[in-house]
Amino acid sequence: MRFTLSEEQQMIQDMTRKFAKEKLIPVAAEIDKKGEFPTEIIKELGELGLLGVYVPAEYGGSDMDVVSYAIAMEEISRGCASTGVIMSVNNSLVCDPLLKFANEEQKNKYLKPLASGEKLGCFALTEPNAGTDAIAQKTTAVKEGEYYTINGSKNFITNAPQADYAIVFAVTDKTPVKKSRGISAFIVDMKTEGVSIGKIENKLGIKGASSASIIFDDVKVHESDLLAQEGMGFKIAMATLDGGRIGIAAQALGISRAALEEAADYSKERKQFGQSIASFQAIQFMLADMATRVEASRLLIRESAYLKDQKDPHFGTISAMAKLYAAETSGFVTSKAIQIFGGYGYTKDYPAERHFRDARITEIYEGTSEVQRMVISRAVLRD
Ligand code: COS
Repeated sequence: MRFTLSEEQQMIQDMTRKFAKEKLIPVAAEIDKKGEFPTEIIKELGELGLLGVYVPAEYGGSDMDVVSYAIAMEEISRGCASTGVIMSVNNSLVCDPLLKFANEEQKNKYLKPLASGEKLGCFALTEPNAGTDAIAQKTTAVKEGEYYTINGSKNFITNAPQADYAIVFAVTDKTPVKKSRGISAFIVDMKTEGVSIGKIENKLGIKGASSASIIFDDVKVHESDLLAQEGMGFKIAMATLDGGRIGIAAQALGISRAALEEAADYSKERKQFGQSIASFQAIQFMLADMATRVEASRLLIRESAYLKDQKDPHFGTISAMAKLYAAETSGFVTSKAIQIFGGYGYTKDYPAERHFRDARITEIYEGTSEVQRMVISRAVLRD
């Protein structure tokens, strides 16, 4: 495993760091305040090839590796965490399963425009009563002739109001013994009759990314839009989330970095007892703990991305560790950043409180920290 970046990885780091500095950091507070989807920024991400980072060029992507994707996710999220999750969903939860499970015709029709940024996608797995227990799907897809009719609702779906296409999971076989094998995945055009957006959540953080419910009311989907085979849906979802966890871990890392860098800068400016607070060991030790955990998060993320690139079967366990660790680290680091900013850190005049709010979701979406512990402990006990 390499600890230095390849020329290409260095290039994407430089490019995304510059983009974050010039285009994201100056507007991130405003995006958060208004709670507005950053349409123009997402368009620019598409033009920069950041919406399909590791998709081959023939399918509209940037043809890079997963490590490059993790690097880009860290930098973009360092600039704006809302932009980070929009990018992560399109790359990890939409392009990735299409790359892996779609047939040639589906790749040409859907993956190309999604990876090139012409279209945006969302991943519709979660339901009001099927979150961590993802098998408990209630949405159904009933086949008649060449069409499936989808009925049900999904919630907390990132990108739903803006998405052109959704990967939708639904029960195609209700036989109890089938359980996870009764679920199938479909590619659904969000303009199809019967698809509507329900409640848009008013969230604690990540306010520039929309999280909404989607209602499917007798939505007709042609059999050519079934992903892989009937009954493969749960496996597709689980395999997709294995990779998605790299994206969210990198998002959490980006948030941690923002909080750490800003707290370090502030500690050098802020004077108490006649000297900068950075000269006090209490502050130095906080910064040391924050920086160490940030570095450890990055190592786990890079390792899991590297293993995914190598198609190593252990990557799912390491990506669960990366997400668990990076998400909990972002909670720790953003909390310590507020401590260093003191009373000012608790106000909206400084970005520390935004990072604290943005970090919180990384322990919840795409598998809670408890789910990551389940996945990891199962591997420990199995091996
Ligand atoms: N990759 C591919 N297939 C997988 C897999 C993976 N990572 N993990 C499980 N599967 C397969 C299993 O092989 C099994 O297949 P068979 O029925 O053919 O044997 C099937 O999926 C069911 O697996 P399992 O019995 O392990 O399912 P569980 O109900 O025990 O899984 C957890 C429990 C909690 C681990 C799982 O439901 C999960 O990860 N839930 C979290 C979902 C989530 O992250 N939701 C967040 C919202 S999505 S943005």
